[in-house]
Amino acid sequence: MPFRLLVPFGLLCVLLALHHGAPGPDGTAPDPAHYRERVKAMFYHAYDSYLENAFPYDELRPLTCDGHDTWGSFSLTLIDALDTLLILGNVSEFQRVVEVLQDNVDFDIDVNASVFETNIRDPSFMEGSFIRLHTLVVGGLLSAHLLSKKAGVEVEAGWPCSGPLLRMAEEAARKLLPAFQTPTGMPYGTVNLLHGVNPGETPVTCTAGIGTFIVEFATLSSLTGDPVFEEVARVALMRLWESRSDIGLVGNHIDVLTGKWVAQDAGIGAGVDSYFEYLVKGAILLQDKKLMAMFLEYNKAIRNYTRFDDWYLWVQMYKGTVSMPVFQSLEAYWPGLQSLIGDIDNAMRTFLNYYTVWKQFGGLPEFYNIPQGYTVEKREGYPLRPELIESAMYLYRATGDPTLLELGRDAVESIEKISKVECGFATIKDLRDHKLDNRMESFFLAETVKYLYLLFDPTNFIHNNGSTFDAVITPYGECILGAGGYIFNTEAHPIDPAALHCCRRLKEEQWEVEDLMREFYSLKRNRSRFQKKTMSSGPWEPPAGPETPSSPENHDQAREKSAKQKIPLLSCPSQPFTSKLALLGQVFLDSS
Ligand code: DMJ
Repeated sequence: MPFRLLVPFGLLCVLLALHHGAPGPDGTAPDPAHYRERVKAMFYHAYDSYLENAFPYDELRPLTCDGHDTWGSFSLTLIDALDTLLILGNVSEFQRVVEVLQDNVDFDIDVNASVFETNIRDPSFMEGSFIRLHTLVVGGLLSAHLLSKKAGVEVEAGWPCSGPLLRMAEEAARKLLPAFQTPTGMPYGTVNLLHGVNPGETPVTCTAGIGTFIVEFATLSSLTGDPVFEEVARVALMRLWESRSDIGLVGNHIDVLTGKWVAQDAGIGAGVDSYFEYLVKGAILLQDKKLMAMFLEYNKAIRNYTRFDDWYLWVQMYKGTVSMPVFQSLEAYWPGLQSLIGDIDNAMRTFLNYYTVWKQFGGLPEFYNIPQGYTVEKREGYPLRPELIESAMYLYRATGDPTLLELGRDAVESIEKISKVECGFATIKDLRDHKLDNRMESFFLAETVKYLYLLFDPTNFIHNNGSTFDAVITPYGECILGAGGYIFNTEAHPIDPAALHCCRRLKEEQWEVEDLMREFYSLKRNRSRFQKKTMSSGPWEPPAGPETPSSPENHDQAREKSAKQKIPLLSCPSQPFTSKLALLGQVFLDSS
């Protein structure tokens, strides 16, 4: 089904004045060094203003030069901006903020995680508020924890498998666990951080709100050794997979108590987006073929039923009939995701479609009617979202095509021209007349600015291809960290997959020691029983019972059980190996 873009002439004239789209005057690609500096200046204009006018509130209100709490009072913009500081090379400010957060952030507050989005946005437009809190706070803390050594923060023994920011992330994540206690294992969309799920809470959750946990929760499980996080995330992913329609599509909202689809629109944007993103990123992070296989199956159905001329529409999930011929700005992450699975040609074609919309308006309207070639009523705004820039960054890494830098240049020019105000950068309420809203969402500093900078900074440590690395000596052995291939969570917080491996390995070593100890004790017990039996002259029997693993299966069960029960057999795993067999104060050396 071909679609024609109808570019409104008047608007085009306005935008030509903004100098979009064309390469530099001499036909050359935008100069990365120049734009790096411009992006840095953008960051500090917004960041300094947040600190001066809004901290410790969650977000800056750039038109009134003050702050407001949007989720509770977590100083969200500060948490969200933390790793961007390091990517921009500001080590000292990163260190300062880590201290500030440790002293100030409290998760024991009586707040419903979705209260804000529910209040200010039309529900059909909610993108999963619960997951934003989660990906923002938990993801931000995890990535800051993993980057802290690189930033010169003095880390404790046991890092990266322990540390204050990791403990904060764990605490925040535990607050979210009650939401997963449903008959289906799919979580509620809202949870009260103090009391758990409110009685009477709606059981209807968007797909992204169910399927956007594996990156942070598997990271938490690997680093802390508590499998519960990864387990709940995987169950939720499996239930969604089992709920797909016969033609292989998922809808937009589902009842987590009954497993029935409540909104049956299938697409790649709002309400679903980061579910697909996390299948791919979870697969890469965990080297998990099943997650990738799920995504590839969805990808086939998405192409078959929703793709038209490299645009993606919304269709009815059971019939595949078009329900909304609309492109949403949230969908602009898709070319980036396609590039992650190596589908560069398709990614580039879709990117170029989306780029025409950017050129038309100097930003991406929230909704764009594809056949009409124009914005959709009440969806004309651009809250400075990152998605198209994120795709440009991935695609530029993959292709080096200068068109991608041109999008970056257009974004810098446009955002500065339209949205810069004295106290920061304001959401564009309407791209047709450039009216502004009194908001600067925290993703502007976490994602938009970060991806712009990374687009123009090919040698940033984040882009490392393995040629350099940090060898970290932990009490458990040597870990190779920072060798590259960071996985960005959906809020652009980078996670180093090697750290997961590093701490998982620690668990395996612990298991080995536990096995040795079991063997040691069972031998000892056997010996004393044997002695007793011999003394009483009765017949000797082999020892039995759960404490004595007599077969490899029993062995594994015992190991699993002990991992699940989280009763550490070793209370001080940071001891050197020779004293690893220390239990209740008694030390057994290697030779004993
Ligand atoms: C971000 O908060 C996250 O990336 C989310 O998954 C969807 N998009 C917003 C920013 O647009």
